[in-house]
Amino acid sequence: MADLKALSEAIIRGDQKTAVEITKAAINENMGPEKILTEGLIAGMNVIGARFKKNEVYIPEVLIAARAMKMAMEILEPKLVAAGVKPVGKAMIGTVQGDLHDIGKNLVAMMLKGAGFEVIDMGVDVSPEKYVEQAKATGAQIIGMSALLTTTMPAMEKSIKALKDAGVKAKIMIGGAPVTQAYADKIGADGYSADAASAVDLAKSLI
Ligand code: B1M
Repeated sequence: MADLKALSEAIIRGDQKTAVEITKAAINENMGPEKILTEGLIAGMNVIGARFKKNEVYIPEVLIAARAMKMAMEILEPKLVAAGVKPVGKAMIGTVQGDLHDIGKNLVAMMLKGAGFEVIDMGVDVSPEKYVEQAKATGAQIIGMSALLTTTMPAMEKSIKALKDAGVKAKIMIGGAPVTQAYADKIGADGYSADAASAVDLAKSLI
């Protein structure tokens, strides 16, 4: 029988080949896709998230684990859709207008996916208008904004104002190296997190 503990360990090690093999084997054995997702893939990413938070692993390990998860998810996703498994929640995330840094934003997106969220990645240089348009089009419950430059932090405030003016009710979370909780409070964001693992906890607490 496909071993889901070995699957989560493969995700933790970032071992793509094994992760894909066990996922395929589990599907062939008609194991429920939700079980494969939660007890195998998400369980592994949760361990990575916790270790990242404690500085026991660093960005490269997280990226490698996320890549293994992505490969396994490509195989599992059609089964999840067919089984009607609902994501934990829907989140959209982008780097704000004028800012092209996307490594941290991508990490947050990967960790959210790893935690079972459906994630719409809006890319970089996202204008306030684009946030509003996408929020309305997708009905996301969480809107994530990332900024790495002190000069682009005000674009967060503008985007939040535009979303509120447009009547968007989604919860807004922000992050990025120069961003702080005090800044989040000042501009009316619903939450701030300092790293990708805490971003997952925050997103879960907001919905
Ligand atoms: Co840029 N850059 N850069 N850069 N760059 C910084 C940010 C800088 C601090 C370097 C420095 O001067 N010491 C500085 C900003 C100074 C400031 O504003 N205070 C800077 C500058 C000035 C610039 C340019 C203006 C340089 C120039 O052209 N003169 C230019 C701006 C371009 C633009 O955006 N318009 C520029 C360009 C670039 C590159 C294109 C070369 C490249 C980006 C490549 C890319 O992202 N694809 C780059 C890089 C790589 C950096 C550094 C070296 C690394 C940033 C990074 O990826 N960190 C950076 C210096 C540094 O930080 N040491 C620097 C790793 C990443 C995982 O961390 O993004 O903080 P981070 O994400 C974390 C958390 O912050 C959090 O979770 C992540 C994981 O734990 N987080 C969130 C992030 N987003 C979140 C969202 C959330 C929650 C948590 O909720 C939604």
